[in-house]
Amino acid sequence: MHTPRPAACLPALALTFALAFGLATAHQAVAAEDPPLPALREPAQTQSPAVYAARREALMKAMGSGVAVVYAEGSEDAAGYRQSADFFYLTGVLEAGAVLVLAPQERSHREFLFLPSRDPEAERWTGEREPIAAALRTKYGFERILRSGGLLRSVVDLASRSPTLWQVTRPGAGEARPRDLQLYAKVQERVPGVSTKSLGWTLAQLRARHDSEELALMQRGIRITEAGHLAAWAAVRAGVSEGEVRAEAERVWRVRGSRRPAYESIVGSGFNSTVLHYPRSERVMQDGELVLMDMAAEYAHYATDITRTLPVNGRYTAEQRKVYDIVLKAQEAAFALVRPGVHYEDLDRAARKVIDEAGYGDYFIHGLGHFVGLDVHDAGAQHEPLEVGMVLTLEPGIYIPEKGLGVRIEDQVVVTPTGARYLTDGLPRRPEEIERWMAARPRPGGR
Ligand SMILES: [Mn+2]
Repeated sequence: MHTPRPAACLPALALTFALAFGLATAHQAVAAEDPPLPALREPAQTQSPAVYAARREALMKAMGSGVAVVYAEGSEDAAGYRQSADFFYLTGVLEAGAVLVLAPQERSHREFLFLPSRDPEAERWTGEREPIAAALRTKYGFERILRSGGLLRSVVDLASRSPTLWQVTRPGAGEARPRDLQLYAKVQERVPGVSTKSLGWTLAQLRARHDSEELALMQRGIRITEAGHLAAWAAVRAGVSEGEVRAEAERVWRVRGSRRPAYESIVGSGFNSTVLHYPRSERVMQDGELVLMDMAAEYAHYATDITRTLPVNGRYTAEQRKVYDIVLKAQEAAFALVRPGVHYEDLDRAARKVIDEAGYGDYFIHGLGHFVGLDVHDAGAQHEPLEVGMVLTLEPGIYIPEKGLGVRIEDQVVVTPTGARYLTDGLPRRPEEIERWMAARPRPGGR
């Protein structure tokens, strides 16, 4: 019913034509049709404070009454502190140790941002933090910014007036008791009669329904990712290491404004193409092999997720092509079903049916895909029907270790009112398009 629209092939064609003029031209030709970006505050790549305020308002509407506490639970990586997605979604605040408190029934102030006290000695090493003053309140869009030393006292005070404590984030799978529940237990010791309730999937579902500004940011992230892929593809040939291919993609992403890869890049050739999370990228590629590249950039805190599988020498063998065609057919079978109201498991079943019927059922060993958003495996209820604005991956794969042959094709699609659209339409996906691209690609050092 929904076959890929003819228009979806245009960017790939444009790429082919533009090749003669260099990769940069090709990229611009694709990006020209994309939605305009919302204003971002640089260098942090955050949106206007009003965007986050509206999200808090939606969450408070779902709460109705009571109090919710959301901790910033990000982590440090090579590019610096990465804010946890729930907290970022609701605040746009990038600081570690911050805490959001929402109390929808309060009369004068319903939102509170708690920040750790300043530490002049630490700031000599990690950078100066701002004092709590009008400038910071305007920057973050909070009327009440407080120091976290007073958190428990404030929540006790709020809970005594509206005695429900909401868990709004999805609990992690770890052993540790979530920090919000730890705090709530302390509040309950001090205010009898306060109950703890869960908002379930409410916040996850809010995050999964992307508005047009988020989609524009995600589309830009995809264009950046695609440019890195093409630069990396130009480096693919026998005798080159997987790491060189990976480094080329990551270099281009950084140049184009991405702060970090959205996840650990996977570049696996030969047998490594069958290892789902092969992390090392250290093998030298050989003639006649496949190389599987599952790698993507983060942009403005939004993740991207794309996989392509290329023939190292530019042409698929008959067996590689046969497997590739089955994986592609499986992806397209799933794509054809995507529309509001459909369940993810229906898509999974459609893709699996194609691979099962071709006799490779035992070699498709993972799920069909996941939501993508602020996290690469994003929040969202896979058991609920799909809705407009949700972004998901379709990533069937066949992995045959005994033949050192693994193929995965991963694209991101957005659910539209009438069906779905490939967001990742700037990269060749069909095998003949990939072979044509490989045949016409720039020579090494020739760029
Ligand atoms: Mn994925």
